[in-house]
Amino acid sequence: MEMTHRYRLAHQAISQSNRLLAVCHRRPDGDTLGSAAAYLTWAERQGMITRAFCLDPVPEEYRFLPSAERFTTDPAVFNELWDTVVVFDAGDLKHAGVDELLHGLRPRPRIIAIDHHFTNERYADIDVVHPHASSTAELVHGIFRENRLPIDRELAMCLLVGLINDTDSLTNPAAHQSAFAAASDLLAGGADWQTTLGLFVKNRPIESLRVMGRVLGRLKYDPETGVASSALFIDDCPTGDCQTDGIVNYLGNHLDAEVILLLKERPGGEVRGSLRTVLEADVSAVAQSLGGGGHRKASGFTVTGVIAEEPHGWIVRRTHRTH
Ligand SMILES: [Mn+2]
Repeated sequence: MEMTHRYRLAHQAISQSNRLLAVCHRRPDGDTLGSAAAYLTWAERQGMITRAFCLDPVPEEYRFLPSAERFTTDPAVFNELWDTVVVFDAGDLKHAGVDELLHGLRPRPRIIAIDHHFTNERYADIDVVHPHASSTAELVHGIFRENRLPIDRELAMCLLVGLINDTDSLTNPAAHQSAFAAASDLLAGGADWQTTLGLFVKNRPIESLRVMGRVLGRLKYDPETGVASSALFIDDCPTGDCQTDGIVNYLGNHLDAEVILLLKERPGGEVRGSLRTVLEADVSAVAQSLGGGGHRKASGFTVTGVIAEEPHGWIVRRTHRTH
C-alpha cells in the first residue's frame, strides 16, 4: 500500500473519532512527544476529547509543547472509553509499555501506529510505518500535508522538535533530503529554528559533561571488526540524574568508526547496549538478536550481564539468558 494512501486512511480514522488517546514510548524523546503533541493539538481544536499516556513523565524541557498538560503516567486512563488509540514512535507495544493495557480494553479501540522503526511489529489496525523516514514527526508532517491540514506555528514547532531530535539537528544519516524538505516546510509554517535548536545544544549541565569525559576516556577501538566501544557504569553518576542519552549520538557524529557500541550498566544486573553505524550495515539485526530493536543505523538492546573490558573493546558477559 502506498504511503499516501496510508496517510489518508490513518487521518480519516482519526478525524472520525470523538475520543482520542495518544500513546508515547517510555523515556519519551522529542520525536514521540512532538509528534503526539501536534496531533493532539489538532484534535483538540476539532473539539475531540483527548488524553495522552506515557509510562514516564514528560521531561521538563518538553513541557512547553502544546498539549503537554494532556499527558498522564496513570494507567487508569485506559479505563476510560476511547475509540481510537494512536501510538507514536514505538516499534512494539512493549516498548511503549502498553501491550497489556491495550489488549485488555473492551470494546477494543482502533489502534493506529505512526512510526519509523525498522523493527516495527505491525501491531496496529492501520500502520503508517516507514523505516526510511527520519522521524515519526516527518510522517505526521506527511499526513498533515496529504490531508491538507493547515500547519500553523504551533503545530510546525511540535513537528520540528521531533524532526530535529531524531536527525541530531539534521546531521546524522537519517537526515535524508525528505527530512530537509519537511524541515523547510515547517520553518515556512512559522517554527522557530533557534528555539528548537536550543533544546538540543548548550543544554548540558557540567556533571553530564564530566560523565561524558569518563566515557570518552574508556573508548577502545578494534581494527579487525571496526567497532569502537565504551562503557558507562552506575558509579559514574551516583545521583542517577546525569544526562547520558546523547553520548552515543555524540560518538556517532564525531568518531571515525564503522560501528559504535556504548554499554551502560543498569540497576538489577542489566546492561543496556546502544549501537550506531555510518555503514550500510544493519545494526538493528544485532540488536534484535539480543532482544532489542531500533533502526538500521541506530539500535539498542538490554541484556542481563556484566560489562567486561577486553584488550580491544568492551563486551557484556551474560549472566543468564534473557527471556
Ligand atoms: Mn523517532
